[in-house]
Amino acid sequence: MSTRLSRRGALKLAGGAGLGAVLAPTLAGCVKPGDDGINPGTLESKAKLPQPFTVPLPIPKPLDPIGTDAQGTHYAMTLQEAEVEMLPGYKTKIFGYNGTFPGPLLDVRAGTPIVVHQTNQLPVPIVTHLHGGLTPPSDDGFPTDLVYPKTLADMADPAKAAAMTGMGGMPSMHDPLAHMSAVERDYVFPLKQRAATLWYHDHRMDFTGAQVWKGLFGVCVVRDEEDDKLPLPKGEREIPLVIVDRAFDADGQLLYPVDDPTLLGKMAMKKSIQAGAQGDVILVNGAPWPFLEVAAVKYRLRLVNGSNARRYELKLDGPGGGEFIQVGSDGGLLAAPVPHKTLHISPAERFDVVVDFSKYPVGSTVTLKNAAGDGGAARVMQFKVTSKASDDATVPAKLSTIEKLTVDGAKRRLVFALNGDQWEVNGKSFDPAKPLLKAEFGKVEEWTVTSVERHPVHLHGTHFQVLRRASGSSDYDDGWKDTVELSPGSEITIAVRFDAYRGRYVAHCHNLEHEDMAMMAAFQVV
Ligand SMILES: [Cu+2]
Repeated sequence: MSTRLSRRGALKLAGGAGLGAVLAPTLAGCVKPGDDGINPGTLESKAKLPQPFTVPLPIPKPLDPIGTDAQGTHYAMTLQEAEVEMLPGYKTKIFGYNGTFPGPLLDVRAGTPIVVHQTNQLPVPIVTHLHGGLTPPSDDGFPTDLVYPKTLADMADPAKAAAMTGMGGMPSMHDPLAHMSAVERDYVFPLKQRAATLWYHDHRMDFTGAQVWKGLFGVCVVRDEEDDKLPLPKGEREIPLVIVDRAFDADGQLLYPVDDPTLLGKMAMKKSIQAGAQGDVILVNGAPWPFLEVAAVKYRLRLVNGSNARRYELKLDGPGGGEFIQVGSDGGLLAAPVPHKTLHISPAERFDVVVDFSKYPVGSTVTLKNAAGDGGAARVMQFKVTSKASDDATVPAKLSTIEKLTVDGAKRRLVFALNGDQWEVNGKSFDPAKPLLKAEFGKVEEWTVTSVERHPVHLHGTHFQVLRRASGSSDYDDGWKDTVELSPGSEITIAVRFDAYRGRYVAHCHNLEHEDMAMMAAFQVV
């Protein structure tokens, strides 16, 4: 913390003026991405990798609740180390919710609170955030609200923690408001919100990238009556697809270069990942470049980009091309479907799409490709159209009603930029105890966000609407969003209303390495 705080504040911010002068995000000369400190590089696997499209896609099964009472539906998750077969023939050590990669699927109802009882059997502190959930600050996974493992249980007691030395990687000690726990805690998620595809993941200050990379992420599908009533594909024809990239060493272990692999001291990423960790293997639901046999009918695919730093430009490559019909975004259903030939999806974004496989002859293959990647990262998975079947699913022209936000509150500016070797928001490194701003509860504020480099920007505590981009409109911005990608040197203006809960939240870059290197700001809803 101390080195980071002493370096802050050097960047002069003049409301975006002079941005061009500091805008140098493109590859300089022959410096490799990753080595330039600005563009994510790609870690190279040494393990023997499977032939693409030979491993079946795992379909996550919903986690069974352990009970229901007046408080809500209860689930139990143990965070534990495990060995799983991701690459055929290798056992890869992971950190997993219930020991799986990804964690179990939470399939839940809007308006019915869930209580997720988590037990931390990992050797590191954890904190869990439900991304896209409208959650009170106490349960939102604030980065210092750590759940310590048994070996560090004393850290949860401020009096005892003060006497422990050498625990520089435990930033809760620097945050008087941190709400810490020993070994276990309940997360209560009220889910007073629309149906949507959410995901949950670790949010430990300074270590989110390392711990998500090891497997601490999973999907949460929230359903409601409005969504149920639509004639969209259902049951086996509705599939969550969480896409991540990873790299594997010669023993099949996950590569993530840091100085201290115990993740208990100070975070020190190697230079190669400071601009973002990317791998050369694409995993869907934990399987490398999998395949799925489909009938020649419509499918609803809930796409989640769970990658630390990789963005995708997804395309369907089949006979005659391919098209995604987008029906939902981060915050649930769109007002009307939007067709896309290519889907741009940045880290943490979700796209809920329908793909009509009846356009392809039985026996054909349709490959999900990534036009933004090369080598192993240029392909994602494959659909094999194996049979005909009847299909009564349709995509209606009207899906939902979206209230249009009108600004009646404060106007604010946020600048996401690299300063020396620090990733910063408004010239400041993350300080959990110092809120960057106070947002007024219930008002619609206008936030203009500028980025110097490429940053997927995420707000906790609400969903927002994109009002405009300096570069013109984007057809990926429809509906309610909680994460938006800013390309290098770009600016976006959003309408944001915090009307769910008051208190302390964070806004941050969802390139997890940028986030861990302090591109995060606390704010207060008052
Ligand atoms: Cu960033």
